[in-house]
Amino acid sequence: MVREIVSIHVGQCGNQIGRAFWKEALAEHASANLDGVFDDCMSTFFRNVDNRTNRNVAIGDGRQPIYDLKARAILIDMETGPVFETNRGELGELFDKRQFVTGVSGAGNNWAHGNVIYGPEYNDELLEAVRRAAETCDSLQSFFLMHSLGGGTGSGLGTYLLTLLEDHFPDVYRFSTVVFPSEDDDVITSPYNSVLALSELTEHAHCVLPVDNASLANIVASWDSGPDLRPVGTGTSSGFDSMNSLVARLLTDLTASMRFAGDLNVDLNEITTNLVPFPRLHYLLSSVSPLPTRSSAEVFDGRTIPPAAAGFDGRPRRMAQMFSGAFSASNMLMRADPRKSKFLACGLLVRGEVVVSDVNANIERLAAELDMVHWNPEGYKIGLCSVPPVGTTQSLLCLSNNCCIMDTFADLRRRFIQLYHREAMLHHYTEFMERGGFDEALESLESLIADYAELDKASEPNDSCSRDTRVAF
Ligand SMILES: Nc1nc2c(ncn2[C@@H]2O[C@H](COP(=O)(O)OP(=O)(O)OP(=O)(O)O)[C@@H](O)[C@H]2O)c(=O)[nH]1
Ligand SMILES: [Mg+2]
Repeated sequence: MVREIVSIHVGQCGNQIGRAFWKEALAEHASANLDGVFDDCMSTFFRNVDNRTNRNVAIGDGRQPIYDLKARAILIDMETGPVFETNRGELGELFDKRQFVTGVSGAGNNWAHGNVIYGPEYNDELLEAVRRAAETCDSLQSFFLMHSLGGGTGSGLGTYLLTLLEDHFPDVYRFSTVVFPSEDDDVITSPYNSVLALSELTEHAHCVLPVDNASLANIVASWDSGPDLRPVGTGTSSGFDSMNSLVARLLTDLTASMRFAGDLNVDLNEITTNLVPFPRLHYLLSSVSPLPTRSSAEVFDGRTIPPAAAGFDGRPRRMAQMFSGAFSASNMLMRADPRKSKFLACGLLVRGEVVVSDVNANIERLAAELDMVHWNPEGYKIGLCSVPPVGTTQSLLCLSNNCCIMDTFADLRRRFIQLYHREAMLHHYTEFMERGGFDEALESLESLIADYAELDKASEPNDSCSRDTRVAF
């Protein structure tokens, strides 16, 4: 049976990542579905609408022609720019305009404005859009939320929506892909917004896939002809396009197994079951290997390139390199080094034609080097999907539930405290919320750090002294 996913893009970042995501999703299905039929595999992300009757076409025997594809998506922003940019752009026809929820003046980089003011104000409109999307699904499996943590709308309204989804669709998984601000982010209030949003994400999401702009920018900067970046947070989306294409790749790899055939399918419910041993510790670090090159990223811009010229620079890399790369800090979409901390679980989602015995041999080789928590020695979840990303022959997405994320959280806590101790900018928030909300969010973050720290040292008492000094509580 088809298990559908409804994607929800919130704020500028969420909508811009959305554009990259839908471009890649379309490119993947176009290259895999040469007959142009609407089958189970397409139905995960898309609806097929017959324009003559304006009704959804049922999948039937999976041989129906594609009439008018519509994304299972909701586009939300409290200013009009990003959503209208999508609507005006090359993907405009893909979206049902009734699924746009927009305001006028944005949330001014203020979580409280997005959450406390816009949340209740747009509650019914949001719920109606979600209900409309859900009604067109046979068996809705998951909501994919995408937004930044640094701004006001994505972090505030995005996490308001998360609780709304939990209340009204408790059985549908909630996956949030969130962009952490970099240290030199130009949004001064981003530490506040991030900590307030994280508290909600910890309580209400099933799975969070964090990425950070510094890591995305580093990967893009390593591409041959140099980065295509603009100063963070200004102007059009173009400077973020390459970075966003990496996030898009994470999401298409994550769902490849649900959409395409393979020897070992991994559904989203298996991700949550296998990779999240404790409900609050649901932050999964991701790395992609081999890293897409600039040429493979150009696929997202709709330019045609011969598959052999992209992804692997024309040469399929050896499996061993691909697996080792997945655990290298330079391949991480979030600044972190899981090799130095304890794994609670690890997902390895392989795409392309591979030999299963090679996969197993590589996992065995790496397992000897990695520090998996002692009570989950077999904590490697493997997926094998035979369809590779467009322009490549093989790829690997590694999802790590690893204690090293506590370092990112500790760093965010430090930046939050720097502002909070001076009460800087606080009045902009207390206009809309109690100050106690700040203390609660900080407490939530501290208990998250403590939980990961505890697990990190639990089974290695001999090393506990060095670990203790790493995180300042
Ligand atoms: N990776 C990535 N980061 C982005 C993008 N657009 C904005 N950001 C980051 O997101 C943060 C700002 O959040 P926005 O998404 O612009 O804010 P918003 O959700 O629209 O909220 P308000 O504008 O305050 O109402 C900063 O950390 C930016 O660097 C994008 O397209 N990609
Ligand atoms: Mg905005």
